[in-house]
Amino acid sequence: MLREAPDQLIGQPSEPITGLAGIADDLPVEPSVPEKAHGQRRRFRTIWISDVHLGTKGCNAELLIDFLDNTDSETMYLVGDIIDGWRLKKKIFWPPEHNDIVWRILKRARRGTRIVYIPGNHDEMIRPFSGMNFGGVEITRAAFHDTVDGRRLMVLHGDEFDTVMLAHRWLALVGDTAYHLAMALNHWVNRARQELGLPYWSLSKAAKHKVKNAVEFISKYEEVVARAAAERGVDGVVCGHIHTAEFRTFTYDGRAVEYWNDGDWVEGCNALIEHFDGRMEILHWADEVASRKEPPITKAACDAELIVG
Ligand SMILES: [Mn+2]
Repeated sequence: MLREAPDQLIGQPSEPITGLAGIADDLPVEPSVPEKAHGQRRRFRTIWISDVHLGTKGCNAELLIDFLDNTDSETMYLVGDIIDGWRLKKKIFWPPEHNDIVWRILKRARRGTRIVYIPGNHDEMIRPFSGMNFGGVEITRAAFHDTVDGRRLMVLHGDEFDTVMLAHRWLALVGDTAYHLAMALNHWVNRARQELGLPYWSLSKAAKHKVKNAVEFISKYEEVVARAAAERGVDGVVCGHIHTAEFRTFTYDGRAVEYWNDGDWVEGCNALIEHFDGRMEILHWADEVASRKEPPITKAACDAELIVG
């Protein structure tokens, strides 16, 4: 249960997280999980990722490390909730793999990738540093991204449009605890599935699609964010926050507005990417890894099977 009264939580000044500065200082020369690319790195013009929740058991560090080792881009946006300060305040959970992710991001910056970090509500303690640059990582509250084919996209975390968050921050905190319990369960279920050689399965993804309220909430949220983008006169918006990767097109006053959500690295393990021709795509990294393990089905193999059958 909550110890603090709700009104104390609303508008609470963001405290620096003890130990977090130390994490950056103590960044090792080499990561604990060595960098391993499976063939050539896939190059994109832009990558967006969000809702990594470093500092929690829910963070799927293994898949994110795999993603970071197998991709590259000119620009990478970290669209919020990268570090989970709410959880870190309660209990420090920081395995070496979480350092490895920070290490890989800083290394990307050093290699010449433009890194833009837009803190979300879980890493709001980073928000006061907006306008600053840490080791090649630009920190900002929101950004505008111009695609190669000339579309202007607003990039923000998206909690600004979450009415549950704004009206009842304490309620969001209760939800947060319940959510992390579910995620811990998800973690153990998947560990067991891994032992049995079964592919990754998302508990709350399955639950979310069954709960009518959640579906309504998501749909409403997408509409509100897209409308805000339309009011700004941009062609679209990229956000995160609700852990639901999605692409939708809305029309306001006869103008199309694109809604892109880059998903999360707790359940969906998604990234949004822009190809060099401006085409955008949502990647589901667990599927990418699964397809890598199985040899591709070739026509020759199909023909061979037909002959045998
Ligand atoms: Mn969020």
